[in-house]
Amino acid sequence: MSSGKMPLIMGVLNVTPDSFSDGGQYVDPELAIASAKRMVIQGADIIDVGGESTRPGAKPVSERDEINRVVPVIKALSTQISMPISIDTSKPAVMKLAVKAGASMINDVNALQAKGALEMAYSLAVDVCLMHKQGMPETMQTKPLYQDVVTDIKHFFEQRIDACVQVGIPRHKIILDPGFGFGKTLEHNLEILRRFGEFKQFKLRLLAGLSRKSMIGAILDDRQVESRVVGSVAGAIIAVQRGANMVRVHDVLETKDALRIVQAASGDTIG
Ligand code: 8Y4
Repeated sequence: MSSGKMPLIMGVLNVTPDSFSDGGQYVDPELAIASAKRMVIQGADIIDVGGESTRPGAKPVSERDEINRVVPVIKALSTQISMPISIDTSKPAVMKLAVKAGASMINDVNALQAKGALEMAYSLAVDVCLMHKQGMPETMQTKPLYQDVVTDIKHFFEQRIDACVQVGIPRHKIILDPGFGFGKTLEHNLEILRRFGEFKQFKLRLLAGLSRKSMIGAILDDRQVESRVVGSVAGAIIAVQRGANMVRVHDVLETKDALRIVQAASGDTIG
């Protein structure tokens, strides 16, 4: 009679030359596909395919380059795995071709604020994750300021939910994400994590992405990215305990193990 619903694991698939290079400046789709299949075997419930590096300071990618990277991978994956695929993009044209290729969710770090994005998400009729960020990726970490970080993010969510509903997107298709690391200091990120439960007031699904981020590195005395796995798993667990329904992670196996222990201890059936 336990009913804590298992949170979903979203595995990160960065389809960029710095992740899956063919040896030069291009992406090898076969390498990306193999990595996605591995994440599925490890327990990923959804694969988040992104062709534009969203890291602070990364250079923008042209629409055509982004499409050429993600569409072949999504096409192949949608016939080879049964898990849903999300498209990490802010560009309406990429959303359209990605969904046509088999994606069933839009993960937009720009929360559908680009011209035509709201209308595109409506016409595609897929789930959409609205992420909060402050500023532009190039400069967002310069001097993030908030009156009250959680209250400010909640106001942003209210406005973006309203904008979605205005164009006809049903509320139940919306997922909210406070955007750890996107225009936030370490103190802001920790306050968001501590008060994550407040976002449940919208009665929508919540997503949390802390995996390997600089907040984890900073807490662990500037730990390098590849040694942030344990810290990231701890962060994912805390987010889930505070109400996250989905966690976006690089380390699927490790996160899945930890979530299974939490689930077992909560009294749910093992399996
Ligand atoms: C090392 C590895 C250091 C990765 C930093 C990073 C989110 C997201 C990103 C998120 C949602 C990232 C696309 C940033 N973060 N989408 N995307 N939520 N919904 N940085 O938190 O992974 S990219």
